[in-house]
Amino acid sequence: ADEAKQRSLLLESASRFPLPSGAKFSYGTAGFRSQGSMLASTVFRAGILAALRSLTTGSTVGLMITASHNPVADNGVKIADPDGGMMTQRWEPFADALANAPYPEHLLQLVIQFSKEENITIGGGQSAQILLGRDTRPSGEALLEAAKQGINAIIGAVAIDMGILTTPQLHWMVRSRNKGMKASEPDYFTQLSRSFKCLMDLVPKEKIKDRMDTKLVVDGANGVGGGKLEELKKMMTGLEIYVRNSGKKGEGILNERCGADYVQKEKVVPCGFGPDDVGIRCASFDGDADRLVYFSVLSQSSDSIDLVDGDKILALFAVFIKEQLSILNQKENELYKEFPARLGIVQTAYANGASTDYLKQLGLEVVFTPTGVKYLHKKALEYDIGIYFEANGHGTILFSENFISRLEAVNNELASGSAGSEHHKAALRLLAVSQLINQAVGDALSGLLLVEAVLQYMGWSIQRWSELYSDLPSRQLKVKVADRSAVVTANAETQVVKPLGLQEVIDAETAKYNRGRCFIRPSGTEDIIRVYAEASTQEAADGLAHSVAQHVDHFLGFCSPHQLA
Ligand code: G16
Repeated sequence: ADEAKQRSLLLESASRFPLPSGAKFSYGTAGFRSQGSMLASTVFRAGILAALRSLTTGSTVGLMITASHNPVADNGVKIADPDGGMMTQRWEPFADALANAPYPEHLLQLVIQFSKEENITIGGGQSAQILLGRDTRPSGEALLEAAKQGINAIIGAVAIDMGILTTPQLHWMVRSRNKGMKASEPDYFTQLSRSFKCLMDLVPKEKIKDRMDTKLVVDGANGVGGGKLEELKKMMTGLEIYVRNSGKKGEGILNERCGADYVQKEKVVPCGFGPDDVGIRCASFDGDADRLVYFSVLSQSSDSIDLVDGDKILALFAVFIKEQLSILNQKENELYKEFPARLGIVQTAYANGASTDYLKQLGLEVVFTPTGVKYLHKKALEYDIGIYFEANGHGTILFSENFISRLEAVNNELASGSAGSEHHKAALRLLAVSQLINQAVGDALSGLLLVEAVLQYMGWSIQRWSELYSDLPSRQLKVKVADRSAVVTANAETQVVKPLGLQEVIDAETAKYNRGRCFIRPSGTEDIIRVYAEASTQEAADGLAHSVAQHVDHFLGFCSPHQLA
């Protein structure tokens, strides 16, 4: 009877969310993305997907409605797995099939078949729990309703609406809840503010005298992050934070001429900032606050900035973590015991070549993955401490459970024998970092607090930080093509495998430039091909990017001979 009830429930509710004609959805770099008005059926189906994911894991999962850095009319949906990370890639083909099922009957068949394959029992008394979050996009409210209906179409599944959140907050809540820890928004703010205070209290006394400016101005991209930072700010001391582009009425449009994506790609002053900000430490979030970059306004007469991107945030964190590990391993420490730790750095092909050189010079192990947090995160989990960042500002630091237990053991031992020693403080700092920085996903709010604490520890201004190394000039372009899936890449997206012949052309162009490097890849969040180029001068990087973009257009553009053939 339950089976019959389940079938009719799915058929009946699916009929309320017909697939828009001609649409094709794919679970890309970070879930499904499209125009908000096109997404009701996709989000409804993502609700079903999340319910099945929760049923099969026996844990809470998350469903986030956001299109992050994309324009305000866009929206999207992604699923967070029980550990708070991105949904397992093994389920992506099913997600795609479900999203594109033409009629309710197809959808039902897919659910039945997949449940069989995965041994998922629906309606057998098992329960499923899905936390829902959305950003501030106007289409979010209706889409949230579609997600609820998708969840309610699976017997035993319950949706819990967590309201308007940053993407990383939702991921954090899923992870915390499954670990049996406190998982509300106030708990999130408390954990961040406490661990930040702990790090600030551990700033060496001698460094406090040359403490840099505590003033920080943050561009909230007119998204969800600015308001959340305002709330968090109330629980903190030690920083003077001003939020602009906070999304309040009249302040501007989400991600338009502001936000981390704009600042990082265009390398110009975002709206709301200007001549009065010259030299001041500024930071930018993206629309759902999972990306963070810093910048300083260079002059009163132009809109140029000194960009401190995800690569430099990574470098700052790497220097700090490495220093704490070496303090822990100093032979002269009381209670000295060797404290081996595998520290790994994960980057993508977008990482500025100068950043990779710098990290390698520090003696660090650097590995590369394709673009997308889901790939970087997985790789970083292989280390005791894995630091991953994309140049666009998306990243975090992961601590293995084994490493945390070892740190706690050292901490307990030192707390009795040599409390207050340098050795002990280093252990405490690492523990505080593991509490502060989001262990589920890249998080602009927690990343910002860690940057600020580390700058205070180092006594560095943003200028000093930026001088860690000089970025090689780079340029990113977008090319509209007839079918972006025609581009297939390999070797962490550094080589084009298809269409045949294109890589040879890119190689030939690149060889013309000193320190030239260039790659192309299909975006997983926009309907375009991305071109990245770097070289020894800006003019050269621009030249390389433009000539490769022309080749891409020639191979794949709407009127290309290849398309016409
Ligand atoms: C998402 C992913 C990021 C990725 C970015 C751009 O960011 O989470 O890992 O770098 O898309 O992806 P693509 O170049 O494939 O369009 P966000 O901030 O939009 O969620």
